[in-house]
Amino acid sequence: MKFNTKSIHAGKVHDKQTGSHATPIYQTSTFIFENAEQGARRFAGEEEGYIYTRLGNPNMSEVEKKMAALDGGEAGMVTASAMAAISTTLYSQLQAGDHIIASDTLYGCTFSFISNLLPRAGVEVTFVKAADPENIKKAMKPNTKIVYVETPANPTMTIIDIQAAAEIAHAGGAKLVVDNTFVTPYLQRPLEWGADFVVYSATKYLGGHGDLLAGFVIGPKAEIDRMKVPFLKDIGGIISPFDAWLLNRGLKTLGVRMDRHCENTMKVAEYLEAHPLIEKVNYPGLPSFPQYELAKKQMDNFGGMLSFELKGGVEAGRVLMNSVKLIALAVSLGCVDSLIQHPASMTHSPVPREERLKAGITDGLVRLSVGIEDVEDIIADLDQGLNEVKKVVK
Ligand code: LCS
Repeated sequence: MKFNTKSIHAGKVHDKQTGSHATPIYQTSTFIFENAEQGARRFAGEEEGYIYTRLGNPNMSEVEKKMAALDGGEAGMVTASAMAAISTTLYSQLQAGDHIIASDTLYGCTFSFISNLLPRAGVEVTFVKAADPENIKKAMKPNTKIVYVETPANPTMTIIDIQAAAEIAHAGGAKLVVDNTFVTPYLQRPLEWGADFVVYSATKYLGGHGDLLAGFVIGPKAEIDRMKVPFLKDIGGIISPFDAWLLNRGLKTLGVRMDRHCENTMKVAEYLEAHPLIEKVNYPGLPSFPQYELAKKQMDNFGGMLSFELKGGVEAGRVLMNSVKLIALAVSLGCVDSLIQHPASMTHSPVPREERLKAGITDGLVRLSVGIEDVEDIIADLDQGLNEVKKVVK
């Protein structure tokens, strides 16, 4: 099966009792055993079957099988949010005395988890400019167990060479984790380039409609099984059956939505790049983007996210964000509708200013998640917003 067919059919639950075409919502916390012996067998792992929703539920299994199929991985684990997926993945892979190398451009709460919570568990942390793989190589130590990157990175769109990062990690006996939230498996499949685990905020493009929170990790079955029991079982970041059901519905249209996101974003990026009030546009699909060639190599298209700097810096960005009417001023991303936000004061405020500047997240950077509205309307809204900027910023 090809991508769009898998996104609709993979993992499908067949409800033989009623013949329901759409998957029922198994809105239950627990499952009835036929007898005490069966309950004991299920707990002992001697018989397949559901026990209690924190240990699994048909709506969870359906999206896990679907995402594993879309990413080309053996198995998947769905969680209540990406932060649940990322923390459970890293807690399952690391223990006191181990070392992690992480890219310095990461979503704010991922940075916060790695820089604040992992050291409390005795894990040594090094942040590097991972866009140059040599920096990963230089930071490798005998106790390095994980290399962690986001590509394209939130919010600078920096691209990490997944193949090079995987080779360096593997040569030192470490595993590579890639956060693929920004482009989804429709545009980039990190396992094919050698990554060991792929993580996602499914809150974004995978759900696609801005109406749920969810996370995923995809990887080898034995590792995913160990993440589920004991780590997720005991940490407890479980998605609700209803949110898993909504996520499955969103996944069915992932490919068609991503095509439209890419098409619209290219046009918005070209419009912004040509605008006299714009200093710089970060979009991997623009030939002016410093890593354009690498983006073309490892991605099938360039996605729906971009960031930009205005002439007039922070003040100009503030006026633009307060002037747009169609585009919503909100964090999150990857919804059908367009969203605008200010990383330094919003999504990346957990990152200290000095670290933000080192990672290229300037005070004047504005991030845009381009939706799938008619692109003429998105551009018209930006245009009227930039006209307001022109009035107040010299
Ligand atoms: N990874 C990336 C790349 C993200 O952008 C986010 C959230 C997460 C992980 C965490 O996802 P969650 O736990 O919320 O599902 N990014 C956000 C953003 O840029 N604006 O608001 C949330």
